[in-house]
Amino acid sequence: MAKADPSFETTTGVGGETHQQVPVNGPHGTHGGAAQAHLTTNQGIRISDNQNSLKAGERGPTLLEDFVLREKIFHFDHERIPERIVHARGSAAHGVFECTKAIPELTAAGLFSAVGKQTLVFTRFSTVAGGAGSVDTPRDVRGFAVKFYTDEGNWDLVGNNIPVFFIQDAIKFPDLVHAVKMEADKGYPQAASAHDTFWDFVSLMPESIHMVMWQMSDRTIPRSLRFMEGFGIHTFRLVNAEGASKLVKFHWKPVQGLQSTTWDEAVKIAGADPDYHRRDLYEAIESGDFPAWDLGVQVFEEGWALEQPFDVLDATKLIPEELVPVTIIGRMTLNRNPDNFFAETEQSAFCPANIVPGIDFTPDPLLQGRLFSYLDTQKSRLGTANFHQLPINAPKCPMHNFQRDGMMQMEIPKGRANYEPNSLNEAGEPSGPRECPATGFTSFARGMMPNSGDQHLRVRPALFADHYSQARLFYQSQTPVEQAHLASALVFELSKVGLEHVRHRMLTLLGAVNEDLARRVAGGLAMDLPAPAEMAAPLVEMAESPSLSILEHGQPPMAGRKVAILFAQGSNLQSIEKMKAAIEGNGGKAVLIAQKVGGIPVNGGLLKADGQLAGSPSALFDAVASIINPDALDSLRADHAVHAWFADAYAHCKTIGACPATNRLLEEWGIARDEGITSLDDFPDVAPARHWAREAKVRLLA
Ligand code: HDE
Repeated sequence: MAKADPSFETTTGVGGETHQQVPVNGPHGTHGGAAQAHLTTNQGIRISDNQNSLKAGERGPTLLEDFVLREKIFHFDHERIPERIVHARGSAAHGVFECTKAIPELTAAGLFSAVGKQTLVFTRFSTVAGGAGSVDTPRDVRGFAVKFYTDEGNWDLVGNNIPVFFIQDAIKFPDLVHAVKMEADKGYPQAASAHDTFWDFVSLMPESIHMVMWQMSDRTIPRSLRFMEGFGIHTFRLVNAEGASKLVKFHWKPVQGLQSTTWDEAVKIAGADPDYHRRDLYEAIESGDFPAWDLGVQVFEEGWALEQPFDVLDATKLIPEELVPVTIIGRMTLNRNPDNFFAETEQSAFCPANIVPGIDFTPDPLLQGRLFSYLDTQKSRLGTANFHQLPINAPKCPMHNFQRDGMMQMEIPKGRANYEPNSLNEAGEPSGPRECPATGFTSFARGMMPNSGDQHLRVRPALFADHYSQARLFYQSQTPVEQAHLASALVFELSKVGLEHVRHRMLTLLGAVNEDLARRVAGGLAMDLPAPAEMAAPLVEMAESPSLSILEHGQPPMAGRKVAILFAQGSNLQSIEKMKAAIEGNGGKAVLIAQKVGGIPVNGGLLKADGQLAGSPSALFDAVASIINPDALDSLRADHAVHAWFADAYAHCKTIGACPATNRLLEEWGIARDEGITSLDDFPDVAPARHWAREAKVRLLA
């Protein structure tokens, strides 16, 4: 009997009279195909009635005998699996990585061996602190995990959108995660670091101060997953075919540009569209606007590393791009949404220990802990050591070994050879796969670096002791606008901390980073500025690094951005169409917004909106244009959502394209004209820019 085809569903309503089935995936779905498949149980038994359970009489109790009901409910009861302990909320896509610069002199890894070489990938972005159902836009670090299905096995580059981390040694990770997650007694706050336990922990861990600078910067409130960088964080090794090795850090650079929101915007987006980032990624890919990232490497010699004032094995440190430039070696394009969220995104299991010949680890004590953790967590989350057999995790190259059995074994190995060496074939020779000394993975022979292996010690290297120099470098490399955001984020978060001694201790750490920053935060909290914390190592002044700033990367382009066009009864259809064409001509997406969606009489016809104004606040768009007729003003004036729409667009420093009637509204509401409020003609050129000079007028910044 045929197995149930999941691309079919029954059209039956109530009563169970009809059982006709129609395809829901269409012929292009992975399960498309054979029409008229029958609904069956998991054992393949055809189901005659999927509407009514088996009862003892018309009004009698349900019978235990109903195996169809019991199997269906039993399976449903077990649909959820444990969510990831961190990075539970995530969105993913399939894609392809293409090598654009071959580097065989640096690595034997096949995916970097020739220009044009393509490797399939699966990439999952995530927040860290919140549960799987939490919102997309909290202030949080974003995970950036890429699984490369290479010809030589799977390589997982499991990184973040920030190039450094909170802690130096894996043994502190459970403490960090406990501190940032919802508080143990209260069960809140969800997906937020603005609470006592997080700040208590980091204020006692000066090594986290550099990461705290990044976390309080606009990097943790990205406009979209498409507009953020990614970093491998740890120092890895590249090893070439001759066995020579150099050290490397990996970077992902978004081709779409780098862009963030303001905090007020992120908060409003969370309410209006909790799935904002997931939707944005899905819709961009669905519409053929494939997001892409360039993969870059910072390659350096061990000797150079030893001369630096920081240790390259310390994950709280970065190497400024101005010191070691990033060389682009390939491009990843995400071009296909998962067919099924659970089977692919949820069941994907990333492991930094998944590595291919030509790449190797270093003794970074954080990385070393991760090499253990991920394999372990997958067993607990996916329930079986055979999680590698799930389609999303399985390598796409040949895979053979003598590992056997275990829960949920999906393969049926043939023969009796399940050990090695053996001489089980008829000629008395080995049966089954053998090791391959020539092409197999070999750990880099000189993997041990100076002071890394001669004794057993629970210590930190002396060079890990400077926690402040790079935190200072980060703050000082930001533009004044970004410095104000960072200081204000600290004020916001610390204002939610009830323990006054924790706030005080944070101010001492900030004082050690930069006096101006500490003074601004103390002022914002209305607290006295304490003496700076003592430092375990002297500060090292480093040249400013503009690549650490988002705004120094320049104005965002129109491509990939969403622009709203507000219209109302009597609006001029020609002007709307002209505006739409101008936005889309530059690669943007125009979204029509009105007070009602179903079709409004405009000058030129009946026009349907893509979104209802009250449900589509301006926070969801990168810029807004308004094309309205004076006759519609009374209806717009009477709607608070319209006022909030413009007031927020202004306060979020967005470009507002205003027709004369719109200008009247803005004047009435006291929204002052500036270069960011443009005529409809000028709007398409200016739209993606933000007008930061406004901020001081609308927000109390630290
Ligand atoms: Fe993770 N981390 N992590 N982490 N991490 C997990 O693995 C862990 C760290 C990162 O989309 C877990 O499958 C330890 C740094 C990402 O599925 C777990 C330590 C970085 C993802 C785990 C770290 C990351 C995870 C939870 C300190 C940036 C999501 C569920 C030694 C380089 C991957 C899971 C996805 C997920 C452990 C530190 C990134 C528990 C012990 C540093 C992007 O294994």
